[in-house]
Amino acid sequence: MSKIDYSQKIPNNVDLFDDRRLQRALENWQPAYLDWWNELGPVESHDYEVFLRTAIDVSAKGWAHFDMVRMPDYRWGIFLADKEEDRKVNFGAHKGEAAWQEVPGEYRAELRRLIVTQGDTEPASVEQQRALGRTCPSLYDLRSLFQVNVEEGRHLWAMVYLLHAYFGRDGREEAEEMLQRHSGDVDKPRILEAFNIPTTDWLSFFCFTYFQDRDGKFQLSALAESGFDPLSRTCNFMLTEEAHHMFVGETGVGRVVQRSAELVKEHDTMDVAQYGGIPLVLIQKWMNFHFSVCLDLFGQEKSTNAANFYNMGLKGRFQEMKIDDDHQLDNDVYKVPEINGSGIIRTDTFALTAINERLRDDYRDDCQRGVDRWNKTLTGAGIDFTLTLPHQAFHRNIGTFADINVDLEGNIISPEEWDVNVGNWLPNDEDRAFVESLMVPVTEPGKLAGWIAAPARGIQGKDPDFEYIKFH
Ligand code: BYC
Ligand code: FE
Ligand code: FE
Repeated sequence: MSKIDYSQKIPNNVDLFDDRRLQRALENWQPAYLDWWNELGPVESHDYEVFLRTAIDVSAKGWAHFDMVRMPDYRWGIFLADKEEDRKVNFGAHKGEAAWQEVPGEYRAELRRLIVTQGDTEPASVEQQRALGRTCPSLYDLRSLFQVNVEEGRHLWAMVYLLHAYFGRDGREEAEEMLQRHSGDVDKPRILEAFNIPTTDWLSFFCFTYFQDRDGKFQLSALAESGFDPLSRTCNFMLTEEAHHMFVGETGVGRVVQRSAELVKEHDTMDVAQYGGIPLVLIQKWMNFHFSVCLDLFGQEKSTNAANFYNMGLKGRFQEMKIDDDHQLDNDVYKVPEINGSGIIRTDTFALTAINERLRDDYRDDCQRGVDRWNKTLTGAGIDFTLTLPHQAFHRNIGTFADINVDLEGNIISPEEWDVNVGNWLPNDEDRAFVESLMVPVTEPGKLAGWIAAPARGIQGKDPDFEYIKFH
């Protein structure tokens, strides 16, 4: 059942053809989506032919097709992972009941809000990254950017499908508003703050795909546990695409670290800026910024919203079914950080209200793994420098730490101390101007900007110097 019929306007594996009303609703939305792509998608890209992956199936073997495609002709489709027979609600008050194939009426508002929040981030990221094509360090990297962009567009389709198919009139209204809010717009910004900051340089892009797409992985994983089966299946397939976005981030930052390490060795100095490299201290500052901004995306440390979503069976924990407990959590506790006098301690709180914090902890562990791999490059080169994730209380805007100042190690400091040091911890104007000065476009096949190492291998068996983009 999972083969996708490409003869239709909107490729899908949800039997769209049998539901004329839904098909019409989506076909009405499609032109607005394409207008949005043309106006706020990647700049100057409309005539480029790009070596892109397109989802054509949802099976583990061969779900994707690679070909040269003009991006406005990309087939954004609707694909749900295969249905699991007899699937149950696996957690919360309804644990053990059959999974819902329709929206449970009493939870409609909450479910809609979760889907809208998720959907809103997808086009937001495309808007944030739209100008990066002008300064790509290589054709390989430009392809990576566009691959991520078209798939984030498809992720919007995934959420808009749910809104149209299951939420009637107000779902259609929400779908329209997805194209009316814009990243950074003064009047109608995107919902979550981290999606209103433009991504203006490629180190930021790699940090974004490493840290922020990884928030996507964790939020989608939590929604993939949902008792609302269509949401679960949608998110499961989105996660398949998401893996590549994080690959782009991990290898991207990794290649910058590698190039900087080469320059440190070659010139016997940490100050590689004069040789056109990005000093390791700047990579650390970029990490501090992106990691802290992403921690905010997990919400408050103690959240009754999160407890309710869990109890209702709408949003679970990361890998819920691998956790060995009763999946109801009425009597369980979880450690949550709190301000205690001049320090930060972790104290037991109800596990249900700590759902956001637990997901944030899982996220941090996952972030650390890639950082460890970057550090291996440095130790391998014999360089005495360790990249680290800042303390979770550093530079926070949501939750317990929003109103205090904290250094990288988690010590509470005065506003005066913060002001004196912030330029050493986060990218300052001079840092940003320097990194932007390195962002000169390199578009000859196989050639590379001087601040980044070559990729280990090409895409889909192609050579790294394959002509991944034809500009015409
Ligand atoms: N910004 O109870 P709390 C991705 C508000 S990324 C602004 O903790 P909750 C992607 C909150 O609305 C994944 N406001 O909130 C990546 C609430 O307001 P009310 C995106 C915030 O609901 C890269 C109040 O504070 N997916 O896919 O438990 C490229 C109380 O807070 C924020 C999702 O986010 C914030 N950061 O947690 C492309 C999944 N945090 O009710 C794509 C869906 C909190 O008091 N969303 N507030 O008026 C959710 O699960 C939840 O809404 C959140 C927030 C985790 C975001
Ligand atoms: Fe996405
Ligand atoms: Fe992504």
